[in-house]
Amino acid sequence: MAKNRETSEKNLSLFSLQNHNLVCVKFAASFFFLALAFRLLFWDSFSLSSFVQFQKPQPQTVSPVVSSPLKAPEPSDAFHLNNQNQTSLNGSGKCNLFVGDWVSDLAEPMYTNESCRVIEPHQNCMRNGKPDLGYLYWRWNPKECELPKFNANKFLNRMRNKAMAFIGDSISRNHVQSLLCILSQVEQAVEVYHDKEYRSKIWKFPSHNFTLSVIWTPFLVKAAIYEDMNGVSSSMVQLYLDTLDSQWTEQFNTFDYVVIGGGKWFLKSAVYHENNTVAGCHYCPGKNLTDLGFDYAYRKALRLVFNFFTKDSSHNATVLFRTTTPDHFENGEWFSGGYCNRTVPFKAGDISMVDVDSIMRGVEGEEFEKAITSVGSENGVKLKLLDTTFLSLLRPDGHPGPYRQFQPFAKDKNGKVQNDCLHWCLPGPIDSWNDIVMEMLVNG
Ligand SMILES: *[C@@H]1O[C@H](CO)[C@@H](O)[C@H](O)[C@H]1NC(C)=O
Ligand SMILES: *[C@@H]1O[C@H](CO)[C@@H](O)[C@H](O)[C@H]1NC(C)=O
Ligand SMILES: *[C@@H]1O[C@H](CO)[C@@H](O)[C@H](O)[C@H]1NC(C)=O
Ligand SMILES: *[C@@H]1O[C@H](CO)[C@@H](O)[C@H](O)[C@H]1NC(C)=O
Ligand SMILES: *[C@@H]1O[C@H](CO)[C@@H](O)[C@H](O)[C@H]1NC(C)=O
Ligand SMILES: *[C@@H]1O[C@H](CO)[C@@H](O)[C@H](O)[C@H]1NC(C)=O
Ligand SMILES: *[C@@H]1O[C@H](CO)[C@@H](O)[C@H](O)[C@H]1NC(C)=O
Ligand SMILES: CC(=O)N[C@H]1CO[C@H](CO)[C@@H](O)[C@@H]1O
Repeated sequence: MAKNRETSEKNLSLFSLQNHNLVCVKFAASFFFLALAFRLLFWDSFSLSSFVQFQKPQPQTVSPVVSSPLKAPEPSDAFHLNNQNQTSLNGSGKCNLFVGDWVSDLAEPMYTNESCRVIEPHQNCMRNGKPDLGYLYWRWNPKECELPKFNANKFLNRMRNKAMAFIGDSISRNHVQSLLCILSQVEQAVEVYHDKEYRSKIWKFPSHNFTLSVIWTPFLVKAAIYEDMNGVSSSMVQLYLDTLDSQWTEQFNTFDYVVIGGGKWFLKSAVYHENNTVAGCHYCPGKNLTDLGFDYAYRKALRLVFNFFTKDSSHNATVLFRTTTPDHFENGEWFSGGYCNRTVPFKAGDISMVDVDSIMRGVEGEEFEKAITSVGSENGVKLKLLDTTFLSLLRPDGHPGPYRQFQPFAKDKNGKVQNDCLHWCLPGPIDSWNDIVMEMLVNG
């Protein structure tokens, strides 16, 4: 714990960024991607060590985009198509868990910052002084059915002698922490492993012989990330789009349940490798390489991931693919004063996704469709879509915002404070993701 905190504080100093010029990139909104790339660097860096080469966008380039971040283009068609598809794929007439709205629920959260010991300081919104606790009192209400609250006893009994892993980036970590907190009502987990950077961990629930892991692999594919002692990258990320990250694939056979997801790290500038050659890059000015766009790499990576589940592996596991997570910075980005101080959820239709999320969500939908139709009957894997994008989009109120720090305004009421409008408070809306996981894995 102490070590963790030390690391995070050290990495906050990463904030001194270099200046680079922007050049034209593939998408009109590319500077927005770049902004996201930054942000992700930052968000992963304050709890972990950090990575990535980053470049500071010119302010004049950024401002037109960030002035209306919530006025995004089209509500993603892919989203709707895909939800319908999932229903029809499922065939049993069971309701779609991912279409619905947030309704008021006065029940107390299943855990508190006192009962759960694994809430990291930057997610402990209550302790840090988030003034409006209204975000705790909402329940995800699927349109066509009831979504029961997570039942920790039932879940742990089902998971007896089983192993489950969350595979992905810092959002996956956020998700597993929520699960640990919920389960702590019944049994405290014992941490039995962590890697050097505290990014990948394994916990045991001794009285249920249940093993829970989180594996940090933000690209899911093999990636080389170069950083110097300050966590500042000396070279661009090298992504190997034809090779999965063996960190997770080698362990896959030991898991009964997997929740896998990623995405946002693909927005960073990177060189793409395939077939032992450089195939191109994303945002690599001055490199004389073809900018293939992040969606190219994300598609390749997902295809590889899904092929692994549906063709390469014959291991009998249930895999939930979690879709991309929108953030809620308004009137700016994380580095330009963006904030998220709304106190109630959006209603469906009041908000649409920004470009990057739509593109990413589209790629996810298309590749998932292809994968699901190609699962052979001899294959043991059960692949399901954990489509949290839309329900999360509706929750601008559940992020730490400035309250990722302890009492951020104690010294200076008008002080400039960094906001986190990407990760979720614990307890918070991400707990509902686990209600859905419970429904899909245990009740379903
Ligand atoms: C998913 O939806 C698309 C578009 O409606 C359709 O073409 C495709 O066949 C569907 N896939 C399945 C498996 O139903
Ligand atoms: C939990 O939050 C309350 C404020 O709601 C705070 O007073 C208390 O110190 C916090 N406890 C821990 C262990 O973080
Ligand atoms: C605990 O679970 C593992 C599988 O995750 C199994 O191999 C082992 O035999 C179990 N231990 C006991 C004591 O049941
Ligand atoms: C890599 O090889 C595969 C088949 O061997 C081919 O389909 C693909 O286009 C190649 N990719 C590149 C970037 O050369
Ligand atoms: C860029 O690459 C192409 C082919 O890969 C080469 O013909 C050209 O000379 C390169 N340009 C520079 C400025 O290096
Ligand atoms: C959010 O902050 C902005 C800028 O400080 C302010 O104008 C607005 O009233 C705030 N909204 C809420 C709901 O507090
Ligand atoms: C896969 O495992 C489940 C229990 O985890 C079992 O019910 C099912 O029969 C297994 N399927 C195959 C094909 O082995
Ligand atoms: C036919 C089919 O796959 N039905 C499944 C639909 O989804 C529920 C839970 O999400 C499963 O319990 C069904 O088996």
